[in-house]
Amino acid sequence: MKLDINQIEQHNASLSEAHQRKFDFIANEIKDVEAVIEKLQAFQIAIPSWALGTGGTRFGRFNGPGEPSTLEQKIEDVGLLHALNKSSGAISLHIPWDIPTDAQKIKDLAASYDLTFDAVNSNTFQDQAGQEFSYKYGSLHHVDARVRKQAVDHNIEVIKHGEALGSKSLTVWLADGSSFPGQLNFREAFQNTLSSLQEIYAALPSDWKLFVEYKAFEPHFYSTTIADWGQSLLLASKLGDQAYTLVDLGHHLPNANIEQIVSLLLMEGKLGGFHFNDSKYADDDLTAGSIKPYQLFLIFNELIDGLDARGLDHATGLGWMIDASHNLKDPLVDLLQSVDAIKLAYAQALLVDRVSLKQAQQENNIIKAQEILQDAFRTDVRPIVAEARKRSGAAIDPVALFTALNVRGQLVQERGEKSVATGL
Ligand SMILES: [Mn+2]
Repeated sequence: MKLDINQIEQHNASLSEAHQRKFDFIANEIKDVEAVIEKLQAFQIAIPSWALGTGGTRFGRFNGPGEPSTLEQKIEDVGLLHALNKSSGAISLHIPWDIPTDAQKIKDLAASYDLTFDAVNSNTFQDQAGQEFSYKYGSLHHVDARVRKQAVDHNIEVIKHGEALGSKSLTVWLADGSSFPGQLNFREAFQNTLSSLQEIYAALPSDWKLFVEYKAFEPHFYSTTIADWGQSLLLASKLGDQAYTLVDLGHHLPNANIEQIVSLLLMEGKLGGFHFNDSKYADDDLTAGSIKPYQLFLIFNELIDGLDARGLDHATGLGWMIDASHNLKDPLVDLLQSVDAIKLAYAQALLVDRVSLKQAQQENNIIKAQEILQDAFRTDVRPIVAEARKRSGAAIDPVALFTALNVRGQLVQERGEKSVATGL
């Protein structure tokens, strides 16, 4: 299904008066609100193809109705999101779950929804039917050179699919690790990973980026071969200028200071991509901003500071993507909520008085510094984010419109109750 522009206009007209009142109130309080709105309009967050179906847990998966069962339907879903919020203008594909059979056709379909293709993602964390060697004991770090070659070849194939679609980056996340002391020689595992990544890097087109993602634990419970930002940065530095670290919010040990991590990676010019989600305990795949909105704001505060320091454009300086997969909520509603939460945190961070903050830091004025940050965080920027949506032709309240139009009900009619998304 495709949303009719009239449906969005009618929805906006019905909310217009109340919205204008709230917007005027806050706009008067903010210096250069127009610049903030322009930045919000430009800021796009890519949607991963695996977030469109209901996610599973280690114990079970409860399918939602009307899930997208083909790549075409996944593109349709992201098209719906983008029509509702004009902030989700790219899709990130996972190979081999979403192999396009006719790349040009898929590209044209995406373009009809005003979508481009973000990073492509390889998968060496599970075995596929007909695969010669198993990844049970890892992929790029494997002790057997034949397994490593199979995993390298897969990544090179993913790059080729991405090239056909117009992607410009490859994200490598490895499940490689060990669950018992003694299982693995750490140095050899790292060296094998490095030499495998070097082969992939050599196949990278010159205008592409390679994102090296890290994760503290899971699926392995004793060691992970790329477990933290230090290990990722080490690999990215050894690989070369086109290799970067990718930070996923859910991939840290509890209470890690992620804002400090992104600050230093940006300073070194090695932060390439960002995966949004939220968590209470670890990699919980929860809606962005649903548990720790202040942390999300503090991260954006450092991202803006670091991007500005390097003269990078906020919208294009890094790869922005959601990486989450829910098992309870309607995935599309969850993604609308996540994108909204990300833009709220971004808007709040744009309000930080950086000149005064710098001065407070120079004077060791901790109280003032805290006041400056919390003043921005406690500003209700919802009408500003809604205004940015409205000006881009999106809905003032995307979740309300999704519900009012019974979008899921219409998708169920088209696809059936039992359609199941490929992937997790
Ligand atoms: Mn991720």
